[in-house]
Amino acid sequence: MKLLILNGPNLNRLGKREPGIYGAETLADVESKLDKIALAQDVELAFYQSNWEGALVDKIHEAEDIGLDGIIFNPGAFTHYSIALRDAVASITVPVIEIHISNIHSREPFRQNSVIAPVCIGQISGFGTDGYELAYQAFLLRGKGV
Ligand code: CA2
Repeated sequence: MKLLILNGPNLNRLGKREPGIYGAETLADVESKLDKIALAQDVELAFYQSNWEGALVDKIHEAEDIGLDGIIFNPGAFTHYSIALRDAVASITVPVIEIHISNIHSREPFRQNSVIAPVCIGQISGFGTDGYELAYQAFLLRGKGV
C-alpha cells in the first residue's frame, strides 16, 4: 500500500507556535512517527507540504497518475474555501481522508465548514496530531475490506 500524507498552508509551522491548539510536535515529528509505524507494516509513505494551492492541486493529480492507494490530507485554511482543491479531489479516484488537528466544528464559525470533506471518504477532526495515525489506520482497515 502506498499513501501520501499531504499538508497545506502553515502546517510547516506546527510545534513552533500555538501549542494549545495544535500541540507541541513539529511536522517532521509527525512524519517520522508515521514512517516508523509504516515501516513495520510494509506500507510506503510519501510526504508533501506546501503553502501554495496550485502545488497541492498538482500533487493530488500526481497521486492518481502514479497510482497511489490513498491520501491523508490536511488542507489547512484552504479547507474552508478552496473549490480548486475540492475539484482536484473530486477529479481523482484515489480515496482521500481529510484530517484536522483541532476540532474545526468547535472553533470559529468560519472554520466549521469544509468545502473539501464532501468529496473525501471521511474526515477526522479534533484528535490532535494522532489524527494522522487514525487516518492511516482507517486506510489499513479499508485495505483489509473492513
Ligand atoms: O486543525 C487543523 O488541522 C487545521 O487544518 C489547521 C489550520 C487551520 O487553518 C484550519 O482551520 C484547521 C492551520 C494550520 C497551522 O497553523 C498554525 C498556526 C500557528 C502555529 C502553527 C501552525
